[in-house]
Amino acid sequence: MATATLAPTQNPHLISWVDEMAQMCKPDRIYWCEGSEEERARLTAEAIDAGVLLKLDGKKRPNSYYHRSNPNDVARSEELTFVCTPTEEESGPTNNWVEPGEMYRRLARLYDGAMRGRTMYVVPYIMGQPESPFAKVGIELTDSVYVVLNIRIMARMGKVALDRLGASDDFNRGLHSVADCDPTERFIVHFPQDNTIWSVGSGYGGNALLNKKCLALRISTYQSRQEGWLAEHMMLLEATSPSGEVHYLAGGFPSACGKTNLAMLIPPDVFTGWRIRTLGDDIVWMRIGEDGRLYAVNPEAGFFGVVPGTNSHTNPNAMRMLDRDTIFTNVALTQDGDVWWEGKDGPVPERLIDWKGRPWAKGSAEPAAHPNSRFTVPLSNNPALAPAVNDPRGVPISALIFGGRRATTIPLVLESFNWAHGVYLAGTMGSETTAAKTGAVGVLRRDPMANIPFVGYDMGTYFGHWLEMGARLARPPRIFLVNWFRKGDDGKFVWPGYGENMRVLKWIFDRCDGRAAAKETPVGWTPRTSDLEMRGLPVQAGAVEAALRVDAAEWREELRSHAEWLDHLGPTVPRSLRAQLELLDAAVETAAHARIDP
Ligand code: GTP
Ligand code: SPV
Ligand code: MN
Repeated sequence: MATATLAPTQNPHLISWVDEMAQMCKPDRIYWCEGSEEERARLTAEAIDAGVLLKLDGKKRPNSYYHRSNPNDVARSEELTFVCTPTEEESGPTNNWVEPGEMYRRLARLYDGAMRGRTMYVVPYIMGQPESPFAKVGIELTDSVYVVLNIRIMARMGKVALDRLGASDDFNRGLHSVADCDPTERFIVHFPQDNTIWSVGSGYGGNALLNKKCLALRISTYQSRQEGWLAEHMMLLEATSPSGEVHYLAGGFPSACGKTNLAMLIPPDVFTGWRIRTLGDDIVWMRIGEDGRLYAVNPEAGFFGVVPGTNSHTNPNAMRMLDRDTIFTNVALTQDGDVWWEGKDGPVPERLIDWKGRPWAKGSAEPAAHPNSRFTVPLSNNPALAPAVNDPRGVPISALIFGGRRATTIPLVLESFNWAHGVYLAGTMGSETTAAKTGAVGVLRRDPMANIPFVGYDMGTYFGHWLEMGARLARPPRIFLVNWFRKGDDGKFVWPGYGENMRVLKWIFDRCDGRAAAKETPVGWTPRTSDLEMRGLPVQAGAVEAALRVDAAEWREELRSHAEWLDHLGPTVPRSLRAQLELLDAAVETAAHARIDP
């Protein structure tokens, strides 16, 4: 029998479930986390002793730690991720599925004795404001102290969650074991009808922090459809004009495609008096308010962000936030106890220890930091955090922005004609894959609403839910598609991105107020260059036109690919989205035949 700290709860559902899981996993010890600072320091010291964490230089980076993962375990494993609804149709063509009973049996064999010699940490947490009626309680059982310390940053963890739960049975049951960290015995499995997640064989963020992608997106998308709200893979920001007008914007970008950077944007000098503040960088939950507007909250308490490419030009706020209190995973170590990554400020060091723990020398062909190396840091470290982040009611959304990595076709910004057209543009969005998931990088795939890895039910039904949400909104947000990643003939990005994206945000902001002009194209509204603030923009003549261009030949190809995508999703795709395709196809054909530049 395992030794256990006294359970700080009398909740019979919780106690009996922990007991049952412990009998299967057979840990030596059970430890109930309470969430205090004293506990954090103690578990951190234990993690250092066990070689799981390394303390970074306390002067250069106070209260910051370094973790190196197993090299076979550095990104989300979508091919090993399952949504086990009672029927396969409910899970749909974009999720892996196995009959739930069969999957529980398969996994039970992997969990049997997996925690022998280890501690099972009981990690109670809340996603959302503790006072919010919409917050969700989850309990994660894990044998990874790294996971515990990360959840403590990413969610409200410990006693606060048990207090909120009380004697209720309404909590997410998450079971996680790194087991042997064997990719052939790795599974991330969701049982939405049981509000249960079983993950085994990985210690990586999105596979192992079950509060994040597993609960706050996959399980929450499933519940939100039944309950009439939205759970989305989005950043959330507050934009303030010089005259003090405020708009809140939410934006869906696929993994490693710019959410964190956009949410922390610092406007260029010409935007005197404008201010962007952050509410979230990865997940939003949105509900319809009494005034018929869409209200959003960030259910997280921290940032789990991409490190490479972060520097004082691309993201100065992130640089300041990472000065302290940060867990770095899979970056490189300097000889003086600090961290380094590709794209950091300053000269490249002569010598480093790379993310695999090997000596690394300047000029090496391999990167020193893994391309998906990550930081974990509390929201409160962000020097430009929006005060409304703590408002349990959330913030009213004026515009939804979607954008992937597209070398061609998609203009810098495109405003939809209406909600259904916006849902179509988001639902057919494509993006070139990144290092945030295992598998090939740079391959174009459709990623509806940037949420394809995270929608825990049938995709066509999800589109229908989006359309119904629009129909229920008295004042729906406007919907925009953006593309920071279009390339020129020289293979370089035509748009400078980062802070300069403020030029696009300002146009969006002004469109929300009915102020900015636009040009109608066959596929949506775009700005003319004269509709954008161009002063001080560091690009060559013609670059902005190239970024904004809507090309009929490219769109013909694009729409052909959309048709295949909708066919792949099958009969649940709403009729009105198929009608959108028909309309766009006809409009693009007319433009092509007219031989005018659309
Ligand atoms: P997840 O945390 O994986 O969901 O990703 P994210 O959407 O928050 O991505 P993030 O903002 O961390 O950006 C990922 C990569 O895109 C980094 O390497 C950035 O430097 C790069 N990036 C972000 N914004 C821009 C941009 O405007 N232009 C260009 N060219 N690159 C960008
Ligand atoms: C993503 O892959 O979209 C992330 C990182 O935000 S993870 O939490 O690992 O999913
Ligand atoms: Mn993400």
